[in-house]
Amino acid sequence: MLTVQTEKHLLRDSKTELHGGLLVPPFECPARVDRILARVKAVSLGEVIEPRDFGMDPIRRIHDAGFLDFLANCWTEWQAAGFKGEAIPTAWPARRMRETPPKFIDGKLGYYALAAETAISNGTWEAALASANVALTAQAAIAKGAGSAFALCRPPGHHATSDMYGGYCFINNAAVAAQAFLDQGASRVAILDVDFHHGNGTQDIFYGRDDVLFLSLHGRPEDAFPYFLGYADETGKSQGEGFTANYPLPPGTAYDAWEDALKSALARIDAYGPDAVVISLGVDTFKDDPISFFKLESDDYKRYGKRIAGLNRPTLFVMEGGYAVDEIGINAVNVLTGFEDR
Ligand code: Q9C
Ligand code: ZN
Repeated sequence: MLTVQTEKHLLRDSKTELHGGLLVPPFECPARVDRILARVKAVSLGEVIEPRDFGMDPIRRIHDAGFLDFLANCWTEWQAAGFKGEAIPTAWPARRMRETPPKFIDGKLGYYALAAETAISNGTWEAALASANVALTAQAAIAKGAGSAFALCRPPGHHATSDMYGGYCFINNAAVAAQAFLDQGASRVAILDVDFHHGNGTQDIFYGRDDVLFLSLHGRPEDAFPYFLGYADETGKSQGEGFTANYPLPPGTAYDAWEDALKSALARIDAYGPDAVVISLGVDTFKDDPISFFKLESDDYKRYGKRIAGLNRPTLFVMEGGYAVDEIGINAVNVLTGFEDR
């Protein structure tokens, strides 16, 4: 399987994450990609190529222009305001307040953020753009006939909505890639999100549409980030009714129960008959993940990779989360070798 990757992910090098009332080194760190890439090479997964630059058009198909402007200029404006640390929001348009974008960067941060853990710093925008190009390059390989490809994206994307960042995500790489398939002639795309966290951004982007089937297996919102979306009764709206499926699961969920949900999701995808499948691949379902509560073991990733292959559809794997850095390479690549049945 082809892997797409770039060193530009190193430009996403924020030093702080607001966690437990402290500013700690971010869980979403550069070493994650180093470990996955090392494993891709160790198992000889296949060729590793650099992304091409697709420009802003495919990103504008998903994201709001004001939001993209904000991301591009945030760090400059934050510095110009004289703030000493990284850019973190402190105030939001909460219930019954006005949803008008402020002019001052401190206010704009709250307007465009869905959470406060994700600090913006020098290079964040450039890395986010490079990550989207990684997804688009892998998508292009599949459009040209490859049966599968691995977009080793960093930063991740599935929490980003058309106009909000957060949960370590800025541009929704999986959504941009799915839209690219459609714009190139596909009729239907399925996005299966197996990251521990609900793919709120992807769900929101496609909620009213029937040309993208979105399915997510995740820690139930009562107990897990992003807390305010991902319930089982969210099934889509208007034309999109019936084209979203959520499988919220409780703390302690191990592989057997997780696989039951996966089987239901795969059956839904099979019935939909998509031209392409996008997997939002997070391996924060691992038993030793520091911020999650599922109990998958390293061999389980192979097992479910093989099940995904059973769909027998062109499949684009887009890297999302996974914070047990020592095992992230084995776990992520196990999905891919399991898919290849080796
Ligand atoms: N401070 C992805 O897996 N909550 N994002 C952090 C620890 C946010 C995860 C809790 C988790 C975001 C792509
Ligand atoms: Zn996650």
